[in-house]
Amino acid sequence: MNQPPASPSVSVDDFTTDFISRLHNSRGVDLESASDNDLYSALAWTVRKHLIDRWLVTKRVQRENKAKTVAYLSAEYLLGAQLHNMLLASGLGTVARESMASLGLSFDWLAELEVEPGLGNGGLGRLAACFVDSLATLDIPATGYGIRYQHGIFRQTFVDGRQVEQPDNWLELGSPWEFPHPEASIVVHFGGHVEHTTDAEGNDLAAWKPAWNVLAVPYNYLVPGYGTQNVNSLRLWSARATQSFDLQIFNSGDYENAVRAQTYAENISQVLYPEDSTPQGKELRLQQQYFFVAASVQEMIGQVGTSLDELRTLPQRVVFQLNDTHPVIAIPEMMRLLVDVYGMEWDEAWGITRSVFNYTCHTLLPEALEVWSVDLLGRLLPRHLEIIYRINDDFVAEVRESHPGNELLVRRMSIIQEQPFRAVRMAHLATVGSTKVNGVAALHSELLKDKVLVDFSNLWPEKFTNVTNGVTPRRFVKIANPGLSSLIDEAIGTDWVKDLSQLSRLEPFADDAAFREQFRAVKAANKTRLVETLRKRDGIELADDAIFDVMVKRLHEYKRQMLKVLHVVTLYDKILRGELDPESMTPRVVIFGAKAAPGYLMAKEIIALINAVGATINADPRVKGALYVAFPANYNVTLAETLIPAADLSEQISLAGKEASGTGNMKFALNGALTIGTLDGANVEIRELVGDDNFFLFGLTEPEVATLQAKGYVPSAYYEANASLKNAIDLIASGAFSGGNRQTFEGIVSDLLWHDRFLVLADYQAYIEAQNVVESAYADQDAWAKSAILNVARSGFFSSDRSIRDYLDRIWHTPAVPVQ
Ligand code: 26M
Repeated sequence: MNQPPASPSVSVDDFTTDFISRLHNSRGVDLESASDNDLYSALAWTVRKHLIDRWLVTKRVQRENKAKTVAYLSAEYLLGAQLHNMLLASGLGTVARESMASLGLSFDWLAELEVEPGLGNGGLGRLAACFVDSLATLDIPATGYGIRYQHGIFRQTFVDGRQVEQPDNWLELGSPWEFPHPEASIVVHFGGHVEHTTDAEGNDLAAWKPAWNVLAVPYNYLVPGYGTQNVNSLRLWSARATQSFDLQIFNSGDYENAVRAQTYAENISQVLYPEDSTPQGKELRLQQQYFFVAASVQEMIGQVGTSLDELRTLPQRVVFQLNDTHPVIAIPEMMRLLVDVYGMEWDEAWGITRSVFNYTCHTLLPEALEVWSVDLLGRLLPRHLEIIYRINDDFVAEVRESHPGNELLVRRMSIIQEQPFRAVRMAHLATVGSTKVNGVAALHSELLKDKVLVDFSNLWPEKFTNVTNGVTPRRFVKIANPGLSSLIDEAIGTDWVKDLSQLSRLEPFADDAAFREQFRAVKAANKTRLVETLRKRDGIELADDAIFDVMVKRLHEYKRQMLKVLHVVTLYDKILRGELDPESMTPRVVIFGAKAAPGYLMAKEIIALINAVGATINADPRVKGALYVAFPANYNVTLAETLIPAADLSEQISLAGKEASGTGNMKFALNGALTIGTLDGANVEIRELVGDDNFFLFGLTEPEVATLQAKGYVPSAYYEANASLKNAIDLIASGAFSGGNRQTFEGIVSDLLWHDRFLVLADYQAYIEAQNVVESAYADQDAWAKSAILNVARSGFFSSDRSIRDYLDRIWHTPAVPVQ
């Protein structure tokens, strides 16, 4: 089976002995007195022990080779549970299972005790987690840098169908997967002012006199590659008060304020901001960004050396990838270190800086583009603001030289915006300060070049490139879908886990009736597994003989959960009117999973509506099991791992031109769900690869959206012209889902009719028709299975290993360093 070739030979008895001695020596308990957490921790420690030798060797080899390193800078890593991944990498899965069984313990039960590190919001954070996995698997020297948030993404609960957030206390019981290194802490400065002097040659010398500082304490996490000895590191920084920070106050006798000061410093890594668009310009958020970036850049520079000769080798030693604009303050920070701290000339420093940074953009929504007010930046990072101004002066001069007299262009491109308030445009700073700028799917990269950053791509066409996102096949197929994995292993061998393009060899099996039968059995078993999970986890009772129609992702208007709701309400309305016979329908279970940013009121209303519609439909005997709505709370990576393999239909229905890529769409296709989707993000590439017969396309294209909006979109006209749309909206407005209260969902209804920013009503009819096609297609189970198999066989492109190879070829040019 699928053991990585390098798995150590550990016997069940050795493992058990280790486990027991862990219980004794690290937890101070015996098997009889051990708590759940004792058992889980001892198991984790016993597993991780077998990866540490590889980790140490990797670090030594990379250090001795002076290997060029990828430094991935990301404010988020949505890691998901660690135990299964560590077992897969160490090849100890079977041993651990048998060992626990020999002690009368259930391995699965222990594994479920793990609280997943949810240090990210959604797509961007999960992408970072997939990328560090692939970098390790490809033997690329790489470190992921980020923040060890004390509290990750909130735990979502529903009270009367409305989202209520609970703090995520993932560290409450300690994490057996982290290695703290307080001795390697780094000081990060904030505030104060800048003093300028002139040296003998008349050069300006800047000295930043910060007002306060904090310690960045590194916590290292293992990032084992699959089927390799290579183990990379994820380094997450935690904020601590420095000695001087509180001692000064303490010595003055002010105990209370000394403790308060500590709290202030440690606030920085307390909590992940749960917004995944529409940045709010909060001071603490900027503190977080500078905090982790300053520590990471300082540490990287420390590894390379701080003499001018060593600093000149930076481009041969490191490449920084900026995961969106969140870490972009690294660019002026690098300039500050090179110029102010190590005495390099500005122009040389700028050349080095631009050659070591690259920027990935993850959005197209204008409101998601980060800006920091000059006011705030100047207060928190006065020297960085000066540096940004100088970078901008030089840049603007360059634009003026190539486009004399075009002040409009200068104003559009400037790193500094003047209106509605003076602020630094982080995407502009990133673009000016980077060698390469990439979008995350083919369509997105085109729109980036032609719309969002069009002036920059005219100036520097060669700067822009695409790297289509991917997902790790280890977590999202091998671990999440063991049934399908075994089936694939039997058909084409086990190499696909490391080389997902091999999935194409499954294609002939789509025509093999016996294989289709087995494939359907796997899907059925995955549905049963999900039904059990939702029963235990949420008390939801689902039938498993229905089409599983799944929409899981953050709640956002542009993603158009509302369109899915209108479909559900339309089906219900037609059943009530007798236009649809529930007995003749294919039973459909619609599953939603979605968190809303706590301050995003419309998103929260939509959550309430989904729950209200679900409660009404699920309780209505007239529906007779033809339609069921499930909305398990707190969708997270762990739930995704059981949900996605059970899906028949993957909902990817964002308005064309708004979803940069999507990565859930890839996970579903790889697990044999068929997609219903628009031509948006990576859906475009999925459809091209799986074939249009195996993809349910609907909706306006991006140019059609632009045209419609330019001529003036009037949503109410669609409502007036379409009876079933009108009926669905009227049903919601009537209070049918709110105990007769017409006010409850008035906000949603009037927004749809009078604003509808994301053209839900314009795409409604096409969506309903596409769903009718789905319904007939699903009736032929054998043909459906064939399409599903072709989805799997043709989705090998969407491995994050391929994404990383693209980054290597197009951007990083970092050689692999195989260990041993
Ligand atoms: C900004 C300011 C304050 C607090 C949080 C943020 C913030 C955090 C995350 C803003 C955006 C964030 O993420 C955006 C995101 O997840 N984008 C998604 O990236 C995926 C990976 O490339 C794509 O697949 C999705 O299409 C894209 O929406």
